[in-house]
Amino acid sequence: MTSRYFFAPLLPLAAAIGLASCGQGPVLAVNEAVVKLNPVESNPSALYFTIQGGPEPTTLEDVLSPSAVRVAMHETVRDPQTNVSRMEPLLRVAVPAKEDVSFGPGGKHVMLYGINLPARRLNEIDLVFVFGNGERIAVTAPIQPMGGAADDGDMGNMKMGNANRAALIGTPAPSSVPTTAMPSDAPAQTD
Ligand SMILES: [Cu+2]
Repeated sequence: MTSRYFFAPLLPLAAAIGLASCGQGPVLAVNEAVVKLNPVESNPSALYFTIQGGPEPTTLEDVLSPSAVRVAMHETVRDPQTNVSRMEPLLRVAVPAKEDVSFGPGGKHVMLYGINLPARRLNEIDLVFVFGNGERIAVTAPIQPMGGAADDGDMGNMKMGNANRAALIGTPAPSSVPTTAMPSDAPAQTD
């Protein structure tokens, strides 16, 4: 709220600078955001995206959504000794100046718990990315069906035993072969 008042007097100046420097210099941005929907409603879905670093280093502090019960930043970490992956919560993520930070399968990702029905029906979800420098970037991300073993990797080990996991997935798919799309709210196709 305070930022609005803080920035209001600067807007004409910012607009003038913006015109002068249009297309030049790095701008903090969130690109290619996509949600991979977990077919089991009670299980979390994964959000992937790429942050484009701005002129100054900052941090991603949080991701918010009015359409999810809970949002959490995670990193999938593989234990080199046992080769077992697990997810660890991330409090914040450094965003270096002028560098991309990727959130993707098997690495940093955001988990969305309890995505509501309107978002599922629309196949898109509103998100707000909160940065340490005070910037908030609103993004509407498409919701896509979870498309394969790579997507699944970030859900598999969280609060799900092997039995549940097997029930969800059916038979394990070879990791190199994408599984077909999971059933969703889309109407069933007839042949
Ligand atoms: Cu996770």
